[in-house]
Amino acid sequence: MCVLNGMTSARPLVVLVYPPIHDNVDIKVLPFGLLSIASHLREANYRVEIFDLNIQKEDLLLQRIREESILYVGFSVFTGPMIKEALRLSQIIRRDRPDVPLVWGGPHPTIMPELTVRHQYVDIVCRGEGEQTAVRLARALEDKQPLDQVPGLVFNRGDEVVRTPPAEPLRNADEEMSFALDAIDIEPYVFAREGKRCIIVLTSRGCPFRCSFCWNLMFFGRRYTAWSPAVMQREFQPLLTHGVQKLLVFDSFVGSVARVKALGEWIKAQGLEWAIEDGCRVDVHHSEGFFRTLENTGCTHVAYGAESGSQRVLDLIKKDITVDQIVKSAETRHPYSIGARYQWMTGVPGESREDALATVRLIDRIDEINPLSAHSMELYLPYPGNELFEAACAAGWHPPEDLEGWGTFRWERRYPYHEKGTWYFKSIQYSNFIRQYRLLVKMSSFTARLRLPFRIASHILLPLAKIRWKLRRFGYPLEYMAAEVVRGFLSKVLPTAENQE
Ligand code: B12
Ligand code: SF4
Repeated sequence: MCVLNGMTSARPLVVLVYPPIHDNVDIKVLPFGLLSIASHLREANYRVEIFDLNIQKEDLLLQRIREESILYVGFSVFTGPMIKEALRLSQIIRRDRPDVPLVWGGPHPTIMPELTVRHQYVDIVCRGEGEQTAVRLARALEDKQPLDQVPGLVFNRGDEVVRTPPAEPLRNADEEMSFALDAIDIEPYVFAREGKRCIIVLTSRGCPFRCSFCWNLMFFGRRYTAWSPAVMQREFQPLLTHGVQKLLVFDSFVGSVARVKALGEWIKAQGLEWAIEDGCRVDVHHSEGFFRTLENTGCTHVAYGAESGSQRVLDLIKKDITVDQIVKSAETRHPYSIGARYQWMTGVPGESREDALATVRLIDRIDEINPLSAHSMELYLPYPGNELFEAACAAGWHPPEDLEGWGTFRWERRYPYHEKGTWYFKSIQYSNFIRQYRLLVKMSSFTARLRLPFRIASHILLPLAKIRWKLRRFGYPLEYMAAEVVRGFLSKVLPTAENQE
């Protein structure tokens, strides 16, 4: 946390909070959303303090809130345990400072604004991109103006829930995109991988594609904003002067081949290595020219959203790619030293066991074509706000009914749309992870920093995972069921990032 410079303490203060994520990994990602909002608030002459509670202790936050004159406290929240944490903190702040409005923004409040704002510890929800809304809200609260005039809000007025029109998105990324990187201590976000000091960056927002399971469609409506190397030169200087040696690009969609080239050339000119850890598509990022550019600019690996080896499932989820294109990406890449992590998803509503086995076969085929490949796989979870979520509900799945419920949302052992049970798909996912663990360590920052209990479990279960994969026997995964019980126990006794390992 730091008080942004150059303002007198007479100016009102906005406090922005990034609650703990409670993930199974101990890599931290800069809270880019809050850093961007902070920069815009500062432009408008407000003081801002950011507390990332994945890094900092909450005592300091609570102390600042008790002692300062505060316009509002803003929480950034996505679906899952962050909600639980944000509710717990909101309750404490409401008790200590009932005069301070509690504002929630981020993916979950944007997707479910009414359900969020109806909670007693939430006063205002900010929908969508928050830069302009955060500033206009600060002005309205400071001037004691009605909130109806502030676009992008949902708030309570008595028993009524008021929804203002959507806020304008940022129009000119190159002019408007800025991050108040001096508002936080950068060092905790730098981590070592294969001897290099790495940091995760985002270089764009949104995505022009239409996959039916993805939040981007709902949040950005196929709008895609990428900023130029000039913005990175201007904004990312504090990272570059921090001894960082490698940038890990974590965009939803990394952009056209021409853009990737410009990005790579800028990174190389800074004397850095890089990798694309998310956001490639086999229909866009597949040409020889693409891989050559990556090699020439010091990029070590890329990550593709491949999702399924079944064309039927790819069509069902509107991925707009073909199995042949997935294969081609591995073939064309073969002469180059570029690794690729293929990201798969299993257990979607409508996916049969035969579809899932098609994914298993395709993974093996890609490995034969190009050994510089790794594979990560997720069990599909019905995250709200998209078409596939609606399909899951229509197939009989009951989503949580309140905000507390969404705060404990994680995978369930049985979804009604898996006719013969969910464990089959989960078993494929686990077997894949355990088999791939060593490769993923090289091509996924998050696997490299998996917490110790999970690393030990992956070693113990390796022989069984290999047998399951070879024989295609994924039913009755007793070892994974037992591991889940242990995982549940560990997450209760080791709840925070600090006390793990
Ligand atoms: C980096 C990242 C992570 C990092 C951690 C994030 C961090 N900073 O430490 C890691 C890898 C750990 C992670 C984990 C997970 N993630 Co994640 N992650 C992201 C990612 C790629 C970037 C986040 C980001 O910085 N965005 C950029 C900023 C600009 O956007 P933003 O944060 O949303 O902020 C803007 C607005 O939302 C708004 N806003 C936000 N907060 C506030 C607050 C106030 C007061 C106001 C006014 C406005 C406002 O204004 C901001 C600026 O415009 C996003 C996708 C994306 N591109 O956004 C997914 C995303 C947030 N993750 C998502 C998910 C689902 C997960 C996982 C659950 C995945 C999984 N299956 O395990 C886990 C969570 C684990 C857990 N225990 O819950 C989903 C969330 C969907 C949802 N319904 O909430 C997203 C959207 C991606 C997706 N594929 O759908 N994630
Ligand atoms: S390509 Fe990726 S980011 Fe874009 S809509 Fe599909 S899943 Fe989402």
